[in-house]
Amino acid sequence: MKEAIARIKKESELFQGEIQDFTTLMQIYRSAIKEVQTKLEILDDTFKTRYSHNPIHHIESRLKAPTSIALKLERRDLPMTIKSMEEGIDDIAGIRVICNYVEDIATVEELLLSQDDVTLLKRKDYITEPKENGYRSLHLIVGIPVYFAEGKRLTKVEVQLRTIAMDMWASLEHKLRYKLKVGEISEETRLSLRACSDELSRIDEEMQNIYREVVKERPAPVRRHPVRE
Ligand code: 0O2
Repeated sequence: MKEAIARIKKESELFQGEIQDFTTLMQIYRSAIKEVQTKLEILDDTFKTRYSHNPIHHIESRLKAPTSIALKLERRDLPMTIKSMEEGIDDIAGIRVICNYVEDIATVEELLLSQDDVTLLKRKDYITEPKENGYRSLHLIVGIPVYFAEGKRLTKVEVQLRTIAMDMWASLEHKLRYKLKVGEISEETRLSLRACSDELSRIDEEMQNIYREVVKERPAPVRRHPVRE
Protein backbone atom coordinates (compact mmCIF):
# COMPACT_ATOMS: atom_id res chain seq x y z
CA MET A 1 0.00 0.00 0.00
CA LYS A 2 2.73 2.47 1.04
CA GLU A 3 4.75 1.60 -2.06
CA ALA A 4 1.74 2.11 -4.28
CA ILE A 5 1.05 5.52 -2.72
CA ALA A 6 4.70 6.50 -3.13
CA ARG A 7 4.60 5.46 -6.78
CA ILE A 8 1.55 7.53 -7.58
CA LYS A 9 1.73 10.26 -4.99
CA LYS A 10 2.35 13.09 -7.43
CA GLU A 11 -0.91 14.05 -9.11
CA SER A 12 1.01 14.94 -12.28
CA GLU A 13 2.11 11.30 -12.61
CA LEU A 14 -1.48 10.11 -12.75
CA PHE A 15 -3.08 9.52 -16.12
CA GLN A 16 0.09 10.58 -17.92
CA GLY A 17 -0.55 12.76 -20.94
CA GLU A 18 -4.23 12.98 -20.05
CA ILE A 19 -4.04 15.50 -17.24
CA GLN A 20 -6.21 18.04 -19.08
CA ASP A 21 -8.87 15.36 -19.69
CA PHE A 22 -8.56 14.29 -16.06
CA THR A 23 -9.22 17.84 -14.83
CA THR A 24 -12.20 18.20 -17.17
CA LEU A 25 -13.61 14.84 -16.09
CA MET A 26 -13.30 15.72 -12.38
CA GLN A 27 -15.15 18.95 -13.13
CA ILE A 28 -17.95 16.92 -14.74
CA TYR A 29 -18.15 14.60 -11.69
CA ARG A 30 -18.26 17.69 -9.44
CA SER A 31 -21.21 19.04 -11.45
CA ALA A 32 -22.94 15.64 -11.25
CA ILE A 33 -22.66 15.73 -7.44
CA LYS A 34 -24.23 19.20 -7.39
CA GLU A 35 -27.08 18.07 -9.65
CA VAL A 36 -27.95 14.96 -7.63
CA GLN A 37 -27.57 16.78 -4.30
CA THR A 38 -29.94 19.53 -5.50
CA LYS A 39 -32.46 16.90 -6.63
CA LEU A 40 -32.33 15.26 -3.20
CA GLU A 41 -32.72 18.59 -1.37
CA ILE A 42 -35.72 19.51 -3.50
CA LEU A 43 -37.43 16.16 -3.01
CA ASP A 44 -36.86 16.37 0.73
CA ASP A 45 -38.47 19.84 0.79
CA THR A 46 -41.38 18.69 -1.37
CA PHE A 47 -42.00 15.67 0.82
CA LYS A 48 -41.95 17.87 3.91
CA THR A 49 -44.53 20.20 2.40
CA ARG A 50 -46.80 17.32 1.44
CA TYR A 51 -46.40 14.97 4.43
CA SER A 52 -44.97 17.21 7.18
CA HIS A 53 -41.93 14.97 7.44
CA ASN A 54 -38.35 15.25 6.19
CA PRO A 55 -37.14 11.82 5.05
CA ILE A 56 -33.55 13.14 4.90
CA HIS A 57 -31.63 13.99 8.05
CA HIS A 58 -28.58 15.32 6.18
CA ILE A 59 -26.52 14.84 3.01
CA GLU A 60 -22.74 14.48 2.62
CA SER A 61 -20.83 14.44 -0.62
CA ARG A 62 -17.29 13.95 -1.81
CA LEU A 63 -15.23 13.70 -4.95
CA LYS A 64 -12.82 10.75 -4.77
CA ALA A 65 -9.21 11.92 -4.35
CA PRO A 66 -6.86 11.23 -7.30
CA THR A 67 -4.69 9.00 -5.09
CA SER A 68 -7.71 6.90 -4.04
CA ILE A 69 -8.76 6.60 -7.69
CA ALA A 70 -5.29 5.42 -8.66
CA LEU A 71 -5.16 2.94 -5.77
CA LYS A 72 -8.54 1.48 -6.74
CA LEU A 73 -7.41 1.09 -10.37
CA GLU A 74 -4.25 -0.59 -9.18
CA ARG A 75 -6.16 -2.95 -6.83
CA ARG A 76 -8.34 -3.97 -9.74
CA ASP A 77 -5.40 -4.34 -12.09
CA LEU A 78 -6.78 -1.69 -14.43
CA PRO A 79 -4.62 0.71 -16.47
CA MET A 80 -4.17 4.32 -15.28
CA THR A 81 -6.25 5.81 -18.07
CA ILE A 82 -9.25 8.10 -18.16
CA LYS A 83 -11.21 5.39 -19.97
CA SER A 84 -10.66 2.72 -17.32
CA MET A 85 -11.31 5.25 -14.58
CA GLU A 86 -14.67 6.17 -16.11
CA GLU A 87 -15.66 2.60 -16.88
CA GLY A 88 -14.11 0.78 -13.92
CA ILE A 89 -14.85 3.02 -10.94
CA ASP A 90 -18.42 3.75 -9.93
CA ASP A 91 -17.87 5.98 -6.91
CA ILE A 92 -15.72 8.89 -8.12
CA ALA A 93 -18.72 11.11 -7.42
CA GLY A 94 -20.22 10.02 -4.10
CA ILE A 95 -23.25 11.23 -2.16
CA ARG A 96 -24.30 9.88 1.22
CA VAL A 97 -27.91 10.42 2.24
CA ILE A 98 -28.57 9.97 5.93
CA CYS A 99 -32.26 9.26 6.51
CA ASN A 100 -34.27 9.57 9.69
CA TYR A 101 -36.11 6.22 9.56
CA VAL A 102 -35.54 2.95 7.67
CA GLU A 103 -38.67 3.44 5.55
CA ASP A 104 -37.40 6.87 4.48
CA ILE A 105 -34.64 5.10 2.52
CA ALA A 106 -37.18 3.45 0.20
CA THR A 107 -39.08 6.72 -0.09
CA VAL A 108 -35.97 8.67 -1.13
CA GLU A 109 -34.95 5.91 -3.56
CA GLU A 110 -38.39 5.92 -5.16
CA LEU A 111 -38.57 9.70 -5.47
CA LEU A 112 -35.06 9.97 -6.93
CA LEU A 113 -35.45 7.12 -9.44
CA SER A 114 -38.84 8.35 -10.63
CA GLN A 115 -37.14 11.43 -12.14
CA ASP A 116 -36.82 10.78 -15.85
CA ASP A 117 -33.25 12.03 -16.19
CA VAL A 118 -32.00 9.66 -13.48
CA THR A 119 -31.03 6.17 -14.68
CA LEU A 120 -30.44 3.32 -12.26
CA LEU A 121 -27.24 1.53 -13.34
CA LYS A 122 -26.53 -0.69 -10.33
CA ARG A 123 -28.18 -1.43 -6.98
CA LYS A 124 -26.65 -3.13 -3.95
CA ASP A 125 -28.94 -3.65 -1.00
CA TYR A 126 -26.80 -4.15 2.10
CA ILE A 127 -29.89 -3.51 4.26
CA THR A 128 -31.90 -6.55 3.19
CA GLU A 129 -28.62 -8.48 3.06
CA PRO A 130 -26.06 -6.85 5.38
CA LYS A 131 -22.37 -7.56 4.82
CA GLU A 132 -20.84 -10.27 7.00
CA ASN A 133 -19.20 -7.59 9.22
CA GLY A 134 -22.56 -5.86 9.85
CA TYR A 135 -22.32 -3.05 7.25
CA ARG A 136 -25.80 -1.83 6.28
CA SER A 137 -26.63 0.69 3.52
CA LEU A 138 -28.40 0.88 0.20
CA HIS A 139 -26.01 1.68 -2.67
CA LEU A 140 -27.33 3.04 -5.95
CA ILE A 141 -25.17 3.85 -8.93
CA VAL A 142 -27.15 6.33 -10.99
CA GLY A 143 -26.38 7.92 -14.32
CA ILE A 144 -27.31 11.54 -14.85
CA PRO A 145 -26.74 13.82 -17.83
CA VAL A 146 -24.27 16.65 -17.19
CA TYR A 147 -24.30 19.50 -19.70
CA PHE A 148 -20.99 21.25 -20.37
CA ALA A 149 -19.49 23.44 -23.12
CA GLU A 150 -18.84 20.58 -25.59
CA GLY A 151 -22.10 18.76 -25.03
CA LYS A 152 -23.73 16.36 -22.63
CA ARG A 153 -22.32 13.34 -20.81
CA LEU A 154 -24.08 10.62 -18.82
CA THR A 155 -22.15 10.62 -15.55
CA LYS A 156 -22.11 8.01 -12.78
CA VAL A 157 -22.82 8.99 -9.19
CA GLU A 158 -22.82 6.61 -6.24
CA VAL A 159 -25.63 7.35 -3.80
CA GLN A 160 -25.35 5.63 -0.43
CA LEU A 161 -28.55 5.70 1.63
CA ARG A 162 -28.59 4.75 5.30
CA THR A 163 -30.19 5.68 8.61
CA ILE A 164 -28.52 7.72 11.35
CA ALA A 165 -27.87 4.47 13.25
CA MET A 166 -26.37 2.71 10.21
CA ASP A 167 -24.22 5.78 9.60
CA MET A 168 -22.98 5.82 13.17
CA TRP A 169 -21.86 2.19 12.88
CA ALA A 170 -20.27 2.67 9.42
CA SER A 171 -18.28 5.78 10.42
CA LEU A 172 -16.93 4.21 13.62
CA GLU A 173 -16.11 0.93 11.87
CA HIS A 174 -14.37 2.87 9.07
CA LYS A 175 -12.21 4.72 11.63
CA LEU A 176 -11.42 1.47 13.45
CA ARG A 177 -10.27 -0.05 10.19
CA TYR A 178 -7.56 2.61 9.94
CA LYS A 179 -6.32 1.59 13.38
CA LEU A 180 -6.53 -2.17 12.81
CA LYS A 181 -5.62 -4.00 9.62
CA VAL A 182 -8.21 -6.67 8.63
CA GLY A 183 -5.90 -9.50 9.73
CA GLU A 184 -5.44 -7.85 13.15
CA ILE A 185 -9.13 -7.78 14.03
CA SER A 186 -9.74 -10.49 16.59
CA GLU A 187 -12.71 -12.82 16.31
CA GLU A 188 -14.08 -11.25 19.50
CA THR A 189 -13.91 -7.71 18.03
CA ARG A 190 -15.46 -8.91 14.78
CA LEU A 191 -18.37 -10.49 16.63
CA SER A 192 -18.83 -7.41 18.85
CA LEU A 193 -18.97 -5.15 15.80
CA ARG A 194 -21.57 -7.41 14.19
CA ALA A 195 -23.58 -7.50 17.43
CA CYS A 196 -23.54 -3.68 17.63
CA SER A 197 -24.82 -3.48 14.06
CA ASP A 198 -27.63 -5.96 14.79
CA GLU A 199 -28.58 -4.07 17.93
CA LEU A 200 -28.66 -0.76 16.04
CA SER A 201 -30.84 -2.39 13.41
CA ARG A 202 -33.25 -3.52 16.12
CA ILE A 203 -33.33 0.04 17.46
CA ASP A 204 -33.98 1.38 13.93
CA GLU A 205 -36.97 -0.94 13.67
CA GLU A 206 -38.28 0.12 17.06
CA MET A 207 -37.91 3.82 16.24
CA GLN A 208 -39.73 3.21 12.96
CA ASN A 209 -42.61 1.54 14.87
CA ILE A 210 -42.77 4.42 17.35
CA TYR A 211 -42.88 6.89 14.46
CA ARG A 212 -45.67 4.89 12.76
CA GLU A 213 -47.63 4.89 16.01
CA VAL A 214 -47.21 8.64 16.37
CA VAL A 215 -48.08 9.47 12.79
CA LYS A 216 -50.54 6.62 12.07
CA GLU A 217 -50.26 7.27 8.37
CA ARG A 218 -47.59 6.78 5.74
CA PRO A 219 -47.48 7.68 2.05
CA ALA A 220 -48.26 5.06 -0.62
CA PRO A 221 -45.96 2.00 -0.83
CA VAL A 222 -42.87 2.26 -3.02
CA ARG A 223 -42.49 0.77 -6.47
CA ARG A 224 -39.23 -0.80 -7.71
CA HIS A 225 -37.20 0.44 -10.68
CA PRO A 226 -35.42 -1.95 -13.05
CA VAL A 227 -31.63 -1.65 -13.36
CA ARG A 228 -30.75 -0.60 -16.92
CA GLU A 229 -27.76 -2.52 -18.34
P1 0O2 B 1 -14.59 5.44 0.78
O1 0O2 B 1 -13.41 6.03 1.46
O2 0O2 B 1 -15.81 5.43 1.66
O3 0O2 B 1 -14.86 5.99 -0.56
P2 0O2 B 1 -17.86 -2.09 -6.84
O4 0O2 B 1 -17.24 -0.84 -7.45
O5 0O2 B 1 -19.32 -1.90 -6.60
O6 0O2 B 1 -17.56 -3.32 -7.59
P3 0O2 B 1 -16.94 -1.43 -4.20
O7 0O2 B 1 -16.40 -0.09 -4.56
O8 0O2 B 1 -16.16 -2.18 -3.14
O9 0O2 B 1 -17.11 -2.34 -5.45
O10 0O2 B 1 -18.44 -1.24 -3.80
P4 0O2 B 1 -19.28 -1.35 -2.47
O11 0O2 B 1 -19.24 -2.68 -1.83
O12 0O2 B 1 -20.61 -0.88 -2.92
O13 0O2 B 1 -18.57 -0.34 -1.44
C1 0O2 B 1 -18.32 0.97 -1.79
C2 0O2 B 1 -18.31 1.91 -0.58
O14 0O2 B 1 -19.26 1.47 0.40
C3 0O2 B 1 -17.00 2.00 0.16
O15 0O2 B 1 -16.16 2.90 -0.48
C4 0O2 B 1 -17.48 2.50 1.54
O16 0O2 B 1 -17.80 3.87 1.49
C5 0O2 B 1 -18.78 1.74 1.72
N1 0O2 B 1 -18.55 0.43 2.37
C6 0O2 B 1 -18.63 -0.79 1.79
N2 0O2 B 1 -18.39 -1.75 2.69
C7 0O2 B 1 -18.14 -1.14 3.87
C8 0O2 B 1 -17.84 -1.64 5.20
O17 0O2 B 1 -17.74 -2.83 5.45
N3 0O2 B 1 -17.67 -0.68 6.17
C9 0O2 B 1 -17.77 0.65 5.92
N4 0O2 B 1 -17.58 1.48 6.94
N5 0O2 B 1 -18.04 1.14 4.68
C10 0O2 B 1 -18.23 0.25 3.67
P5 0O2 B 1 -14.59 2.82 -0.38
O18 0O2 B 1 -14.03 3.12 -1.73
O19 0O2 B 1 -14.16 1.52 0.23
O20 0O2 B 1 -14.15 3.91 0.62
